[in-house]
Amino acid sequence: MMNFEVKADPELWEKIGVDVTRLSKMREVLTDLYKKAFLSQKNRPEGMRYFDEVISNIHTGRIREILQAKEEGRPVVGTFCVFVPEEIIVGLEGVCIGLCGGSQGTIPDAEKVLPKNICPLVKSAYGFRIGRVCPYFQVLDVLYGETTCDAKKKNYELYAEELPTYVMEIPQMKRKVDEELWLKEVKAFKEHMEGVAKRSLTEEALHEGIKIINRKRKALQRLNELRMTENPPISGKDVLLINQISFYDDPVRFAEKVEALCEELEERVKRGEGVSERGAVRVMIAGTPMALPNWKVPNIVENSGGIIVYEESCIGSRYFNNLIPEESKDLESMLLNLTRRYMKINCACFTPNEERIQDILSAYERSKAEGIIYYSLAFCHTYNIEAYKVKRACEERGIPFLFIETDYSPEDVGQLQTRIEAFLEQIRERRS
Ligand code: BJ8
Repeated sequence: MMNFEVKADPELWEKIGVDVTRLSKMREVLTDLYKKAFLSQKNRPEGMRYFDEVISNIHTGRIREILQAKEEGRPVVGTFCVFVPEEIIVGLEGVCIGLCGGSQGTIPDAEKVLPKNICPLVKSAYGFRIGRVCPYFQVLDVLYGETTCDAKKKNYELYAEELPTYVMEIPQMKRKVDEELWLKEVKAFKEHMEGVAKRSLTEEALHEGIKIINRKRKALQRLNELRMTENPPISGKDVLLINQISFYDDPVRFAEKVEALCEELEERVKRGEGVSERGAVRVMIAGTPMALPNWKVPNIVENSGGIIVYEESCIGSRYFNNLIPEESKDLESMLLNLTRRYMKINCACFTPNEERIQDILSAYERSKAEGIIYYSLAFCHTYNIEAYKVKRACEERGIPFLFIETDYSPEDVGQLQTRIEAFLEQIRERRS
């Protein structure tokens, strides 16, 4: 696999309006980064080969598949948040793509328009769009935004100037009245999506969408259980990668591949075969999502004698926790069940948000982690402020806690390395 490369297809890129010169350079950087971060790991499961191929085809093969889907009349939908109901998109045979940006490379583009002091995830994604370096943006039929944080919310107004954009209003509290609002929003979204897809969402179609996405979430839950075992059979970085890929790949094929990987990992667990040295420090990450290719902190943790055993994040447990019951088959109950499932996502955009703290504490127990790294992207006010309450809850229980606020630039790598190493050392000392 050392001959791995992120493939190029200048002809295809030209056709869809990508800046070919820039994307060619970016894919070289990504190839290099991927080799160093992933292919250098020892004792990787065989089943990771599929996910390597996905990355290799991320700007080519998958784009061709999406163009084929478009030709078949299937809509291509971009999203930025796990609140946008994927079951409805898939029920209407849409292709759903997560567009969050995790690269420093496009931030200067965005900063020509957006302020410097906002979240890098927002800037990176917008930079991909205006710099024309993301093939996915180029093939979208519609972008679905949401009113979670202010940075995203206001940025959608700019996207709307050049792309068909529709924004869902996400409640910021979890009272009965908020659930009612969210149900209305889900129904309005369904109607809008039906217009885009030029078909109506039948009961059978929604039921099928629920089954497909449930299966995908279940596969990720199974993977998560396996990575939490005593001697984890897969690295935290690989699990993060799989979670990142879940936002790009075909959901049926993706679930099959994760299930196949889980079978391999179950065998490893039976044999007691792990990926890291025995005694590696078990770390849980909680906080803001790490979008592709943001592997900065996991790289440092796992190169310093730690292993990540849980991610409380939307590219992690907040995406795959909770399924929609499959017993109901009439439209009203399915939409209500869907609404309730989504209202369980504990994003820091909600207030109050005690449930998230309880979720973190219980995941900490279940994963047998030895410490929590709370990861917040710079200028993400909600996660940054909520860190205080999580820290306090950890201190009350004697849970080692490290707060990190960072962005995508490599400038703080040395400083983060020192802090993370010291944190892992502090945990090792507690053991003895
Ligand atoms: S449900 S976490 S996917 S909003 S990190 S862009 S919040 S300033 S990503 Fe998120 Fe939905 Fe919440 Fe999940 Fe804004 Fe914060 Fe940036 Fe964020």
